[in-house]
Amino acid sequence: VKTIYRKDYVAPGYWVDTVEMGFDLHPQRTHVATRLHMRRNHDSAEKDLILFGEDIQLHQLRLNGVDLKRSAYQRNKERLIISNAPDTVVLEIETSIAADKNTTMSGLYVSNGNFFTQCEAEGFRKITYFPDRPDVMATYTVMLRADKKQFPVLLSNGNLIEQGDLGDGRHYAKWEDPFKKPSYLFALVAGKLVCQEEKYRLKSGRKVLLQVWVEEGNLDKTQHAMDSLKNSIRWDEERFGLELDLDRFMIVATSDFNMGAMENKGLNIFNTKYVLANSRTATDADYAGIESVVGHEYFHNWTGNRVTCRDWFQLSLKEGLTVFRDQEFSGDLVGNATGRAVKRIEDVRILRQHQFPEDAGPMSHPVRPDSYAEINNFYTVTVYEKGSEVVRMYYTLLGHEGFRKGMDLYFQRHDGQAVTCDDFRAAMADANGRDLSQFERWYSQAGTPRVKADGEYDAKRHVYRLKLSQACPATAGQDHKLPFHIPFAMGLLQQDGSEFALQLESGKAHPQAPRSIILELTQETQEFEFHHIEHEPTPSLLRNFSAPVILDFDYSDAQLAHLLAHDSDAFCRWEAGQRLAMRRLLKLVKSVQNGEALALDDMFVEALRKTLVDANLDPAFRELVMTLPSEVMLAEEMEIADPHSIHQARRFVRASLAQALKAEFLSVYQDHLTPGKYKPDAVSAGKRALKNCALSYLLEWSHESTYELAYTQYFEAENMTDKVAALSAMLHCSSALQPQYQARRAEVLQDFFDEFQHEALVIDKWFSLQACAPSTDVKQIRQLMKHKAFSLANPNRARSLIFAFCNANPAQFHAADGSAYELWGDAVIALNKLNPQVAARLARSLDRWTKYPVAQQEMMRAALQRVATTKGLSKDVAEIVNKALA
Ligand code: B3K
Ligand code: ZN
Repeated sequence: VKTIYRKDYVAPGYWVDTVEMGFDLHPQRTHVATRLHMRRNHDSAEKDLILFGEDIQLHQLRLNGVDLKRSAYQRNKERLIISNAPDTVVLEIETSIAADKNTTMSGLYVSNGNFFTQCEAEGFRKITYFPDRPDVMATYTVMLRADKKQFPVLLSNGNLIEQGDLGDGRHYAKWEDPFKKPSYLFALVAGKLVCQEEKYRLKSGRKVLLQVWVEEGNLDKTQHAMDSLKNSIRWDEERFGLELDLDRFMIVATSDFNMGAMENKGLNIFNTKYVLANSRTATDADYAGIESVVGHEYFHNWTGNRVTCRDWFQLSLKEGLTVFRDQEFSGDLVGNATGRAVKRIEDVRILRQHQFPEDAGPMSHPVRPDSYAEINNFYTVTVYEKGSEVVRMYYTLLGHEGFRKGMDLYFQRHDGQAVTCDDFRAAMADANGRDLSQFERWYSQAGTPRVKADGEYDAKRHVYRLKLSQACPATAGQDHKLPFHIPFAMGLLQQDGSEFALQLESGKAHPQAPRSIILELTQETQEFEFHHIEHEPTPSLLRNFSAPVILDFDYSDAQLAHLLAHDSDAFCRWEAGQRLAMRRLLKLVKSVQNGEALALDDMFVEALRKTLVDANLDPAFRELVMTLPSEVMLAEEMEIADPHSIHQARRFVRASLAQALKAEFLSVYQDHLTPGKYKPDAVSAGKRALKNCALSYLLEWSHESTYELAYTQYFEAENMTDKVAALSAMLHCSSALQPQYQARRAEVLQDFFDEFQHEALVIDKWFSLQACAPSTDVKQIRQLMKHKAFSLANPNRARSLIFAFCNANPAQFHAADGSAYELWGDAVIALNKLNPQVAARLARSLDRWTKYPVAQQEMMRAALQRVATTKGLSKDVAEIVNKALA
């Protein structure tokens, strides 16, 4: 497999100014005629005219009006090269595609009889020969022709300028996108679709047309996507002064999609999962997901589309920034400080659960990678979520106004350009007169830095001394790391829970000094002295998770309980509870391994009890505190992971809490019912989350009455959130396997399937819930794979069963006999043929194989090797398994 390096970047030999395309759409054979106006880039070392093309038939190639003979160009499986071309070129290309045979969901493909495209990162080359690289930006005119009955709707980027009949049952639509764009933002959609539409008035007074396109029968599920779109448009105007630049903005949903959604200019294509919702079929989490993905894709219009990436190594330029923007959007929409903090905690949890393990494993790479074999493998949590943390650090260092100044300068300098992460950093630095050269290391060095904090109180001088040191573990190809520029937010709590004024210079006391400050850690080790600290404080460190690092501080239990009870920083408050829990869980895992009796101390139970019943706290926040660190996070904390002991230890803590706090859980449950019409807002969702958290604990306390509670909630629920929560509690609790509950469990599962068998997204949940249940073993997964509703070819369905099992059911996935690794191998190999991108994602489930006991390692290695030696392996999967085995 060939590796591509960032250092080898060469500007394109030719620019493309305009692209004209004509499509004759037929599922079996779509004919594409393309005309490119090209001109030589005299600044490039590349002298040839290089086009990419994959899996397409070439019928004609004409250069400046003359047919090119076969000897006038070189062609292989990936490229077409014309040497000695003149400086100005009009290139005409005729190609054809068998879209109905395309199971990769990249390029032009058919889903449920309709045409869709997916061109990022390198799908446009499966439609026509083209310099398919993001730094080649052109304006596009697109003519679509198709059978009118079968494909009544014909959509592409930009504005619709003409449409009409062609005779013989065919019709056409002509689209023009006035903005220059890279080819990865090209899109077309054709088929039987209907839309919800609305005229929307921008702040400037200009009116735009907004449309959400879905299959007939789903029009009752588009309102939330439409609302989210309008919120996004308003938010970008208010927060960043960025206006929608087109007269029309379309969202189209398809049930066959490799990822969440795609930001094609003016024509966003979405996985149905991130569009369709009503209270009957979608949960609070689904509603929140739709809001953030609709926002994310809309925000790309400026951060990604108007200003795009010079090359794919710069992917985080648009993705990190756009994730930051969508996180801020969701936070701002909640509108209050705790709601914002809850969102922040959820985002940090995702980072720790997924990105920290990635950064510690064989796929570890910098936010701006140095090399790749298959770029689609680098749409990672590192590029997205850590990338967003990097953008957030500018925000923390420069402040709200400073960050906005940096964004303004970025657009002023680079609108219409394809640029690099360095260009973004320069805009932030220059707009604020700051030197951010050391900050570059966040882009170039992989691995999660560790910050060690030590505090010392000098009672005589009333000084608290905080020593901070940083280190970053070696990662593939990077043995030695240089210090990062780390914004470190902190405060010091007094005994009564209030905060000391933070004064870094001695002399007169300044009671007005801030109570929370941001230290800048740039050296390996630095010391800070705080003056006029009257008694020994409890430090509140890395507030709001101000940097993507692991913080080590030797807290006592008492200090953690103090923070959990009083910290004004909600993140640190939550974190204190997580630390208390993590400590106990890790000790209990050891006890399980040693066959010792398990016990949970009162101090911990008391600390959680206080939070659980504290009516002054946001219910959503209380739910987060009550959620123990996940099994995956526990495994990451251990030298040698032991999924079975981890599962038992965690289960024990949940059961003990349930036992000790059953009265509290019961009253919390009853106090947080949300009767009346379903509303997905954060406050109502928070209440449901806490209530359903209480329910799930109550079921850990094995008792007839609590099982009854879930059973009743299941049948009486008027929204999917409550229904699925009840079902999940019944399937996932420790009593789930007791014989007296077997019948009930089977009954609700069947009922759920019967009621929702025509709602694909709900059936995904049905598979997922079973895949994650602690009682579901490999055999049952194989059984479910034979279910009439299962299909490996549909990515959502494959994810709902196979991915869920391999990634979210560690105790079963790591069954001692290795049978689940075999299932994993079978699925990766089968998917490899159908859809390499999805196969490569699943391949990553074995990333952390060296973390397990030797016997398990051997079985995982064998499974990886079996995949690695499979004939016809895609470069997508090959890159992943080869890195894992390296
Ligand atoms: N930019 C797309 C992701 C494309 C993935 C290609 N394998 C969605 C997004 O980040 O908004
Ligand atoms: Zn994105």
